[in-house]
Amino acid sequence: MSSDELPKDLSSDELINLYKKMLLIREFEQRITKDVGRIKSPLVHTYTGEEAIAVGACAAINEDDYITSTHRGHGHFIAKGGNINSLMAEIYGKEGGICKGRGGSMHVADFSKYMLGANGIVGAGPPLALGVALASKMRNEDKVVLTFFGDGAANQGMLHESMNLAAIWKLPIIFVLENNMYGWSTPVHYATPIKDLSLRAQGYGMKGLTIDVNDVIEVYKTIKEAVDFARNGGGPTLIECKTYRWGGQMTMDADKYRSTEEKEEWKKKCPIEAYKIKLIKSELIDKAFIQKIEEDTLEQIELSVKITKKSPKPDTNTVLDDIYKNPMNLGGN
Ligand SMILES: Cc1ncc(C[n+]2csc(CCOP(=O)(O)OP(=O)(O)O)c2C)c(N)n1
Repeated sequence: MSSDELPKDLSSDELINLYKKMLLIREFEQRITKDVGRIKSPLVHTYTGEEAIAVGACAAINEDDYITSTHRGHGHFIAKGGNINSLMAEIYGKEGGICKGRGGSMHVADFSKYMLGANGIVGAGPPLALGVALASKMRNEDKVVLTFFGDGAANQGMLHESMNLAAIWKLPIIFVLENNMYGWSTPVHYATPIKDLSLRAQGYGMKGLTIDVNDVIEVYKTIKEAVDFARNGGGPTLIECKTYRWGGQMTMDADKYRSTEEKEEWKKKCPIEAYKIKLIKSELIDKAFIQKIEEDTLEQIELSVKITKKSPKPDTNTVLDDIYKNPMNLGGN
C-alpha cells in the first residue's frame, strides 16, 4: 500500500481525527510560545514539524497501551488523548496542571491515559518502557508500549541496554526514534556514522525500519504492523521516523547552527498541510469543513488559556504532596 492510499482499517472519523490532533498540537504550541496575558511564555521544547509521528504512532495502539515520552512531550501527551486544559496549566506552573504545576513542560504525565511521562533526562524513556513492558508481560496483560526518543538519545547507553533486554525477553515495545536531524545543535551525521539509525536494530536481532517521509499515514501503517507483531509475542521493533523540528532546540535557542534554506526546505514538507491535501483529494473533507476544524481548534485553545489564567499557583506548603504516593496506581485517580 502506498502512503497515498488511506488505510482501510481506520474509519472516516478516525482519519479526520489524525488531522485534528496534528493541528491541535501545532496550534497549541503556537499559542504557548506567545505570552498569556501578563504571564510570560515559559521556556518550552516545541514539537512543531514532528506532529505526524506522535499522532500516527498513538493511533496505532489501544487507549490502554502505554507510552513514554521525552523533554519534547506536548505532542505525545495530546496524541495520547491528554487534556489540553491541564497541559496548558501545567506548562504555566498552575495548580490546575496535570501534575499540579510541579512538573512543567518537560515533565507532563497522565497515568489515566497511560502516558507514563515526559522526562528531562535524554534517553530515560526506554528503560521506563522496558520495566512497564516486562511487568505487563509477567501479568499476562495484552499491552504494548511505545517509547519515543530522539536521535541524540539513540547514542545513549540506556537505549541500547533497553533494546538488548527487550529483544532477549521478547517484550512488546516499539522503539520510536524521532530523528529530527539534530541533537540540540549537533547534526545527526556528525554524531552517527550510519545513514539510517534503524540499522542499530540489527545488533539486537530485532527488526529495524526507517520511514523517511514525514507522513502520518506512513507512520501509522508501519507502527501498526510492529504493534501487531509485538502483541502476538514477536517482540520489539525499532522504527526510525525522519523528521525536522521547525523551531530551535527550545524557545530561547538562537538556532544559529541551521541555515534558513534548510529550514525552509523542511517547512515545504509540512506533515499537516500534506495530510490536509490528501484528505481533500479523498473527499473526506472540504474547505468549509477544514475552516470549521481550525475554528474549533483555536476556540479549544483559547478556553485552555482562560482556565490557565484562572488557576491559582500551587501552595508552597504542599510542595512535597504526591511525591511519595504510589506511582504505579496506573489508570486510577
Ligand atoms: C542525559 C542528558 N544528557 C544531556 C542532556 C542535555 N540535552 C537536553 S536536550 C538534548 C538533545 C537531545 O537530542 P535528541 O535526543 O535528538 O532529542 P530532540 O531534542 O532532538 O528531540 C541534550 C543533549 C540531558 N537533558 N540529559
